[in-house]
Amino acid sequence: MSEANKALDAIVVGAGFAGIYMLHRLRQQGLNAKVIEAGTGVGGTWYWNRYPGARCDIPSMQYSYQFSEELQQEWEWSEKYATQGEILKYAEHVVDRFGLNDGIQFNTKVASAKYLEDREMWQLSLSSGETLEARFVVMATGCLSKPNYPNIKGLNECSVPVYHTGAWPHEGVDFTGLNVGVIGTGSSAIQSSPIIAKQANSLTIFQRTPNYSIPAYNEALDPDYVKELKSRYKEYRAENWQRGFGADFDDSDQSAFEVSDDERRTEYEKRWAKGGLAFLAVYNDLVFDMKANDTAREFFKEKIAERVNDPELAEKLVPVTPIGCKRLCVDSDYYEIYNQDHVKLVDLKQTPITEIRGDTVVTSGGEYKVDAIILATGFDAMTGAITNVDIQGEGGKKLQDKWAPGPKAYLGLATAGFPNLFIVTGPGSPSVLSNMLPSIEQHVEWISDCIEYMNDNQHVAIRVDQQAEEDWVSHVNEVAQTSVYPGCNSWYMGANVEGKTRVFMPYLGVPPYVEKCEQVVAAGYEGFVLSGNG
Ligand code: FAD
Ligand code: N01
Repeated sequence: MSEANKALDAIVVGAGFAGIYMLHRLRQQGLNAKVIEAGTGVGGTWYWNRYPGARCDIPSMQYSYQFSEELQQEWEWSEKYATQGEILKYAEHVVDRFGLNDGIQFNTKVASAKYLEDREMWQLSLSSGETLEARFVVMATGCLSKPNYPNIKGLNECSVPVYHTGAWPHEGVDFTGLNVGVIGTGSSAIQSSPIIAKQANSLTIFQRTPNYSIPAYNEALDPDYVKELKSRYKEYRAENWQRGFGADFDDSDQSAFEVSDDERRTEYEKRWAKGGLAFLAVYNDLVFDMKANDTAREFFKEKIAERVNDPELAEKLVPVTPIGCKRLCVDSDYYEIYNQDHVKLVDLKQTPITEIRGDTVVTSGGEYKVDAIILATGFDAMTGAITNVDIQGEGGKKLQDKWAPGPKAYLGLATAGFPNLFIVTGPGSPSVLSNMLPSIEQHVEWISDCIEYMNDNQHVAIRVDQQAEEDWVSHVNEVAQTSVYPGCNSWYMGANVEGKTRVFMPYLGVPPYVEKCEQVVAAGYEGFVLSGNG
């Protein structure tokens, strides 16, 4: 081990938005921190997901950092929903602007992390063969970063190229004239299919479960709008942080049943015409009351029927699950592609895939010869990238074993038995049920403040109290049970990954969560045990 590495205060795993900002904060505190990143560049999600049509679904003016007023004033987004390429440039700009590049080791995976109890240090093994030691470890490994590869017979041996949307080739893929098969109908498929349909000779979409999607109505940003918003950017951000999803969804404080059927219908039309995720906040009970949800479901059903010419096909595209219990998709002309002769839908509920044989996707109802397969099959969400690292805590206990029956983490920030190990947007925090950039900032700031507090007070280690963790996990589940979220086989529940325990993982509600985090600190890190001189 080199001299420089011996003295590390903290190792941050991952150089997405979370890891980048974590490094900046730790350096501001004068700490010796290092980021280890598997990719060859920064940006995380926006580095890996280079499929055609990849964009954010929270408007860029909100899906961006706010920790630096100068940064948020000087950066100019070109579109309402920025492209993957523009968001990646932004991440790279932030790294350059704050001089962070020399703190990141690229092309290196953290394979394992072991807590050395006698020295109260973490020892990490890297794919490069190096071993690093640090007092703190921050898992900034991302909620949606470990691609989920389906277990389909013959997939690994098939004779055509296979691309996962979450690990897309950097050089891009030209589908011109090809017969393309897309497996999956989540956001990644819904964003990419309309663009691929323009190039391909034929596009066959294999749908296991239909999803709700609302138009994005993406557009170039109006400079006057940007100027006006930037004149009150700080206040605007602060207001949004008080809202349920931590984003400006024009949240209503009315129930769907406080208005007449006609008024509700008018309001749905208005929200539809605006497009985007804000539809979910149209009434305050839409994601809490099944009856309210049903009114929106009926509306979506009609909208799908308006967009798809063939009524039988439209019927297959209508979900039976509550709106919102899987992440609402935001599209640009998704349903319309089914009106083109060369685009086909294969309903896997009726005719499941049995195997991929050479260049043919075989279902129980037919065979589909393709030149390329796109796996838009999502991620082992929230826990996958964390348990992918062999993490061994106190008493030799492995995190993989601890979390096998479902992840347990206090506030989604840390987990009992693993001292001085923090998680950014871990299970039990709003994370994926919020605008993730501000949620990442809130976690990074909480963690760096905690480390600063420990250093100021000569604390050596911070441990999660087991009971506090149990109570928090129960609370996360109780809140979830009041909503429609646990009502379908979503990745929020871990249901998309074979063998993964089904537990609702994120916390619903930004404001109460932030309040709880602040209370914990005000009460001297309640629910944690600080050891050392203190
Ligand atoms: P990531 O960006 O996932 O970065 C984690 C990094 O950790 C990766 O670079 C990975 O290579 C690295 N890593 C993981 N394990 C290891 C290891 N063992 N060793 C070394 N490195 C490792 N959220 C929103 O709020 N709004 C949106 O509009 C939005 N759009 C999205 C679009 C797509 C296509 C996807 C997939 C997600 C989207 N999200 C969105 C969620 C998005 O993941 C977060 O907003 C955010 O980018 C996450 O940042 P992060 O740094 O926490 O994680
Ligand atoms: O993944 P998903 P995604 N055989 O899990 C299907 C963010 N994001 O990459 O529902 C056949 O949503 C699976 O079917 P089912 C956003 O948070 C945002 O699209 O499990 N099909 C499903 O249809 C999003 O929610 C944007 O039955 C299989 C699909 O694959 C999250 O990332 C864009 C299968 C996977 O959908 C994940 O989105 C992209 C199998 N064996 C991503 N296994 C924006 O718009 C899985 N499927 C900002």
